[in-house]
Amino acid sequence: MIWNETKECMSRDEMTVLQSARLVKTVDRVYHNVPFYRKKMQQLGIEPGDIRGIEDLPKLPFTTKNDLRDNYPFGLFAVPQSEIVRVHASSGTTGKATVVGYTRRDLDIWSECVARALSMAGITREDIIQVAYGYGLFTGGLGAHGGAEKLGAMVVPMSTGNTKKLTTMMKDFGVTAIACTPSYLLHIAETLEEEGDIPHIKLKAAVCGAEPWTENMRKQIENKLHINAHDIYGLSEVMGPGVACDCRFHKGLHVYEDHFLPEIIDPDTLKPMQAGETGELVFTTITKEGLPLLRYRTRDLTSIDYAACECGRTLARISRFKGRSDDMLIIRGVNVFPSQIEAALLEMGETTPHYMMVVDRVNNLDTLEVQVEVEERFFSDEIKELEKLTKKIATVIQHAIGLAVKVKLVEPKSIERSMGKAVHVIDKRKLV
Ligand code: DLL
Repeated sequence: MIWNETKECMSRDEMTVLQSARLVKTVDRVYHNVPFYRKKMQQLGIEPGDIRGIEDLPKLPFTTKNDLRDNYPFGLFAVPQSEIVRVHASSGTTGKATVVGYTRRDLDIWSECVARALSMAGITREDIIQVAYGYGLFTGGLGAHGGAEKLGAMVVPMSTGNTKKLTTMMKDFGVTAIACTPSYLLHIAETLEEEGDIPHIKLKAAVCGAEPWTENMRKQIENKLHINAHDIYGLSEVMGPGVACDCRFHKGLHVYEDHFLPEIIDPDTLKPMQAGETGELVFTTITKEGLPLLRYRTRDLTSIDYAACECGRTLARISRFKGRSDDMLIIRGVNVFPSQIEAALLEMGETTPHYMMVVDRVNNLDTLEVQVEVEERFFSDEIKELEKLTKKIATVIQHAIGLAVKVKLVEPKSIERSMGKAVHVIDKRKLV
């Protein structure tokens, strides 16, 4: 049942000892190897010797996505560049991506965490698994791939984008497991249903994540496909997929605490919160070499439970996510900040900065329409000119966020003005 029993079932005291030893080493390493952290710790008047165990965690400085952006691309790496064997990247709040780097050992530990997560979902070396997260700079594809190979399963590296080929191979190869976003799996399920193919597949398990979903959606997927669907969580800054995953009891996601030290803080006061209280999830990586992070603010809202689980694991569990404490949207698995669109429009100069993002879900696939106000004069122009401008804006936005968008030009003052905080997003997706 359990892939790595010694690590997943240790007592709280044993875990605290292990985490404390790893934290002390991490703090020492970042203090000496990363000028950003040395400066931050000096500003707070602390030295590595002041951190003796996890009880000292609140003394340490926080790290944010902006800190990664400000140190773009490699400024927070804690090893010489020659030790880095892979980079991934995800969206930053404005133009610049956040870049993450891995040493060979980091990749091994990442694969081990994902393998443990797949094993939690009942997947073994006997399985044939389709990895249908995007391959490339996004951590989903290559992250899930590494874990599935480590487990010894037969991996079919599908990536995203060709559902017909995916369903054909699923049938022909006798695929038994799949890793993809939950919305994509629902889309796959509907495609199989339409083609009358559900009785012809051998699928038994799915490991879905990278975007928010509900318990209802999980059950819907399970019922449609007659499988067990598991929730896998992660973020590129901390590693990628495989930071936490839920077991067959589905009562929260077990965090791989032997590598990632979780905390819950109040996002306004930044004070630590008690177990059971909902707040922002913060991680300190305690084994990473390439990009170790102290108290990284994930912006994901959840609560934590330290009670042992019915499955026998003692790893702390985080509850299904309750949203984010910033305005980041996840559209087709891509992280998008409204500010990226604003920055792109302002740079173009031909539009006003008034825009509205309309996010919807059609056939279980996310769509994004951006309504942009343009000056009156454009509407008196020839239709060809309008079309040209629409295309140009779509290209500029696509370039900025890495997602194809539909652009609709609207007349001046037609986007509702807000009296308070501007509203830039209408999210019509109903998470069933
Ligand atoms: O989405 C890593 C990943 C890939 C996780 C494949 C799981 C599966 P990022 O692109 O950096 O990394 O986005 C991280 O996605 O902070 C959450 O807001 C959201 N997220 C990831 N997994 C889940 C989940 C990957 N299971 C951001 N439930 C995170 C809800 C999730 N939100």
